[in-house]
Amino acid sequence: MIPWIFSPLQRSHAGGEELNRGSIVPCHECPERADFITAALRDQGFAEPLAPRDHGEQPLLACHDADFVAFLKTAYADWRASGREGSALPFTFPASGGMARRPMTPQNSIFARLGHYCFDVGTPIVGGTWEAAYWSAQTALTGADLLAEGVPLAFALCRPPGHHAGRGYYGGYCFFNNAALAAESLRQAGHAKVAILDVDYHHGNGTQDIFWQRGDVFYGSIHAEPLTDFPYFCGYADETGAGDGAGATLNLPLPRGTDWQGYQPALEQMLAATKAHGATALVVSLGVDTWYGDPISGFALQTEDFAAMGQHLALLGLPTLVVMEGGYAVADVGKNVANVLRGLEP
Ligand code: OKP
Ligand code: ZN
Repeated sequence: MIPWIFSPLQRSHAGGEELNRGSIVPCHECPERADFITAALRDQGFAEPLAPRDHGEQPLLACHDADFVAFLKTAYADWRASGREGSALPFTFPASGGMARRPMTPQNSIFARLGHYCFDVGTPIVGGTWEAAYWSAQTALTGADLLAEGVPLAFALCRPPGHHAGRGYYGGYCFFNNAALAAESLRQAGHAKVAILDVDYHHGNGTQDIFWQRGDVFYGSIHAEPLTDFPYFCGYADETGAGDGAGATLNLPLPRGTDWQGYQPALEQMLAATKAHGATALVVSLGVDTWYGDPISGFALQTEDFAAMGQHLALLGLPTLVVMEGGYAVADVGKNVANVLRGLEP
């Protein structure tokens, strides 16, 4: 029996609309994603989810800046106080070509602060965002607790997802970096080296940034070419980490249209690199937006390929926490998630 964690409070973030590739569309990252995953796990004979334990805000500061956490906590109230309704979205950003990025003060417009802390226009903040993001993070932290207590395999149904969130920024539907928080918790529980393997369709720029200069946490990712896909600015193969983290980041970008035949060799390469790193615990950033029917993605994995993916990951023989990331074919994500978990089971 694979224990898994989820709180209904994680449904509280329901964002309305996002700007995606030039069009305003209903948010893809909706609470119903979690409902369908829950239903699929029930169908597959999984037990009911465990409630996340409340670790408070302190562990969030292991991976995020205090001013960023404070901003997210009051962002929606600040938005309302500025006289607006609906969802809070930035529309102006400091360009990399020289607009100064000054520290924000309470005097700065809410639009300045949104543009300072967010990197895209697809991640609305609403009244329930803090609550959902907070409990999504607690769900990941509780999953790490279970591993530390000797559970070999657990699933954290994190929603909203996390791998695009960095120390001081959010975006890409992500607020807190759930997988990074879990990895950091496992480090503190005594694992000298931890690996995060990210199989979401999109590059986990936030996770990469957080561990860029650290050799103790390996970050490996298989994702769509940044030349064609979000987050566009990173995830290239030549990004391999720096300082103590030199060589502890592995990016394996693949072209649109990649199916299991193209995916499997990359997965094997990532597993070999993980072994060489010497991690004793594994966090999987699981996006099932690599499925052929995903509405915003371009890989071609089939439902049965996800079981094979799980079986491959199991070959590492490490205590494993699976953390939910993306997957937007809402009614179909659950079966793919269940297949990965079943494949991972010994
Ligand atoms: C989050 B996760 C281009 C814009 C898409 C952001 C996608 C975020 C994906 N299609 N908006 O990695 O699944
Ligand atoms: Zn994704």
